[in-house]
Amino acid sequence: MNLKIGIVGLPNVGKSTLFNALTNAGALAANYPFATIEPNVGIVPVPDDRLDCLAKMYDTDKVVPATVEFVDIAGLVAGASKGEGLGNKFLAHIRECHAICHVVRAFKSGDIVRADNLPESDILKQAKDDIDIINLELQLADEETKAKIAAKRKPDPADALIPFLTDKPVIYMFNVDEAGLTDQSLQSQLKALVAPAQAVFVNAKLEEEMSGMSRAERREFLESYGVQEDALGELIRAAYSTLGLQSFLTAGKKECRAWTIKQGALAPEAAGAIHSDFERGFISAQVCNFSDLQRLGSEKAVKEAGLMRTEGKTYVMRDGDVVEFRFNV
Ligand SMILES: Nc1nc2c(ncn2[C@@H]2O[C@H](COP(=O)(O)OP(=O)(O)O)[C@@H](O)[C@H]2O)c(=O)[nH]1
Ligand SMILES: [Mg+2]
Repeated sequence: MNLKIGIVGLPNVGKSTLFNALTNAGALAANYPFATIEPNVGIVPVPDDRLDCLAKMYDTDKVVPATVEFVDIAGLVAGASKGEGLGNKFLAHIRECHAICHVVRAFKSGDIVRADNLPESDILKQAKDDIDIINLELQLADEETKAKIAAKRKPDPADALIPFLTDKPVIYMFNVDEAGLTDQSLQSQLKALVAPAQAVFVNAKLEEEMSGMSRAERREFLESYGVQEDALGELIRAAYSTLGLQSFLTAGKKECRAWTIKQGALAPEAAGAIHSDFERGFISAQVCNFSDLQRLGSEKAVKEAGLMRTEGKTYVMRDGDVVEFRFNV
C-alpha cells in the first residue's frame, strides 16, 4: 500500500515549511528520486536503515523503499465551511488520505503573526483553541457532505462508501521552538491535550535548515538540539503505529525492497502486497528475521544456523521479516 497523509492546520503554523522539509528529507534519506506530483503533493521514500544494510549484503542493483505521499492542504481557516479564506474545497484532497497530520503552532515568534492576529500569550491555551477551530471545520465539512447526500431524491449506494474526514486517524504535529524541543513539561501538557491521538514535536525551522544535509549530518545536527529523530522519521513512526502498519522486506541481487502491510497480516496477504498472483497461488514463505541476517552477515550463515524457516498460510507476519515467497500460478 502507498501510505497517504494529508497535512492540515491554520495558516502560518508551518505546514508548507514542514511539507518541504519532509519531502526533502525523504529524497536525501534514501537517495531516491521523490516525485512532486503537484506543488503540494510529494511522494517520499520511508527512511529504512535495514534496506541500506541488505543492499550491501546482497550487492543489490536496485533499492526500493516503501513510500509515503504527503499532501499540503491549504485554506483552512475559521469559517472555511462558510467560504472564509479559500473555503473548504481543498478538503476533498484528504478524503483519500489514510491519516491526517494536524500541524499546530506551539512556537513563539513576534514576526510571524497568528492566523487570528492575536498576540501570543499562552501557548497551551492558544494551541487548544487552534485545534478546536480546525476540528470544527472538519466536522462542518462532514455535515455538509451528509446534508448533500440526504438531499438527493434517489439514494445512491456509492454514498455509503464516502469516507468522512472526522473518521480519519489524526496525528498531531506540534511545531515548537528550540526551547520547546526539550521542554518535557510543555510536551506532556500538549500530549494530554490530544490524547489518545499521538503527538509528535518538531521544529519546522530546524528541519528546513537541514535541507541539503546528508543523513549522518542531520543526525548530528539534531543531536546538538537534544533531538533523536527528524520530522519525517517521527511522523512515519507515529503513522505506522496509529494505523497499525508494519513492513517486511524482500532482498536479492536484483532488488531490495520494503513493503507496507497491516500488523497481523498473514503470509498470503503479505505476498499479495507484491502481486495478487502471489497471494492466489501462495505455497509457502521462506522467512528469516532481519536482525539475524544482520548479526550473521549472510543468508547462507542464517541457513546454517537453522534460522531460515519455511512458513505456511497461517503464518502471522512480523515487522522486519525478510521473505521469499513460493507460489504457483
Ligand atoms: N520562528 C519560526 N517560524 C516558523 C516556524 N515554522 C514556520 N515558520 C515561519 O512561519 C511562516 C509561515 O510558515 P508556512 O510554512 O508558510 O505556514 P503555513 O501557512 O502553515 O503553510 C514562514 O515565514 C515560516 O518561515 C518555526 O518553527 N519557527
Ligand atoms: Mg502553506
